[in-house]
Amino acid sequence: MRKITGNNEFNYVLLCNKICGAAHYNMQMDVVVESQEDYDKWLAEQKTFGE
Ligand SMILES: [Cu+2]
Repeated sequence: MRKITGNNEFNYVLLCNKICGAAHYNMQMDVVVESQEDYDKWLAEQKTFGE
């Protein structure tokens, strides 16, 4: 989609589809499509919870 739009910043947005609570209005996140190689690199850099 970044190629189609010509926008290198383009991300899909994931929205909550249930009115689930007080923070529902703000329940969204970016969905980023990466190559397997880039994803594996990103994953290796993540810390586990409590680390
Ligand atoms: Cu919600």
